[in-house]
Amino acid sequence: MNELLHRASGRHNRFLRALKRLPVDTTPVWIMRQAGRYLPEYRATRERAGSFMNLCRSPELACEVTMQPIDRFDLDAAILFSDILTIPDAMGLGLDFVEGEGPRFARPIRSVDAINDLRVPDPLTSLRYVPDAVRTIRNALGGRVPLIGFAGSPWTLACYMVEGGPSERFAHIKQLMWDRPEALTRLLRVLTDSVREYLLAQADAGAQVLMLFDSWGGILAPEDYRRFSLPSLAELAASLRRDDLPVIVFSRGANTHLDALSQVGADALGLDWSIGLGDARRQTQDRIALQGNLDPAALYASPEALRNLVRRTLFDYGIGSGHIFNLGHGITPDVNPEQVRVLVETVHGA
Ligand code: 1CP
Repeated sequence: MNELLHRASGRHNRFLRALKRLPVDTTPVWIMRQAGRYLPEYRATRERAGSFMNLCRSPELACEVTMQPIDRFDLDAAILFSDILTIPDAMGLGLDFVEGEGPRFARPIRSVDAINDLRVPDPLTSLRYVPDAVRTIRNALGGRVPLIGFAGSPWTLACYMVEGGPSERFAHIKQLMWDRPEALTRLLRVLTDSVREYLLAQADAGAQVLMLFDSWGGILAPEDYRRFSLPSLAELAASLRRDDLPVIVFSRGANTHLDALSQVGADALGLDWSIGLGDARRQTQDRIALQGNLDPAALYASPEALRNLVRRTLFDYGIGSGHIFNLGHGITPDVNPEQVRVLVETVHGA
């Protein structure tokens, strides 16, 4: 990677340079869920695959959809097409994606015995399709832009495993947290080990940057966050960093913890749009690169308003390297793809 970083800044290494807060020719940009339902070519491949998990389990199809936004837009990074719920699926919970409803587990974790029975899945057997997809994608990218591998944070995976799917109240996981904290700690232990092994297998297969999605960190009160979310993020960031892999941590809704998050040993923090980048930068004292954080709904505004919102975000970060432009959460399915072109061109041209 060092050799890559020392070449002149261009599309192939802008993102890696910004992660290290080295000077860049222009701000790099990628978009969470950039391969997804807002793209007609994604919907066509998804139709052919028959189901979302078939898409994830086929390295050829996963590669095809990863490449779709890269071929269409001037994006500065590709992200592995997969899902955070592959780990619990490999643990035997029986994952299904119900059309219009999202993920569902046939066997959610509802007892201490079920937690004690969980084992770290071997990323080279039950999850082999993931490193296989990484290799296929690296090959297809041919060095055009770096590839991001990812996993869910232990806390966020625990939420889905205990709730059994998306949740509004998080009653089951919070009940476990307060009534059987030692059992939740055990669940987080096996998940932290699983995520580490899984991410290292992605890196061995060619992922150049690793990202942790702590999508549900923000549902915790500060004290619970410090006990049940932050420690596993810190442990993972530290152990991956020892392997010299750039790590991005996205803990959605956890902006009250920016100071602590900026010291876990990650290279960048992903941010949602509930804080300005300038504020976040001051709070993290320029210790770490920042990724984000335009409200995804900005893509519904007119092209002219969108350009202004993009420029406002860039201006808010201010002068100096260390900003990776992104949305504050995933792009929504009914967005007009042409708006993504407007966004990317504005970031690069601003
Ligand atoms: O085709 C379809 O209908 C499925 C929609 C879809 C897609 C495109 C799901 C189901 N997952 C994905 C891909 C995905 N998921 C990626 C691909 C890479 C990219 O282009 O960005 C990534 C990084 C994820 C990560 C993911 N999955 C997260 C973390 C990020 C976030 O959104 O907070 C979460 C929470 C999931 C769970 C999940 N998978 C799918 C859905 C609809 C959900 C959310 C369920 C809920 O509402 O709680």
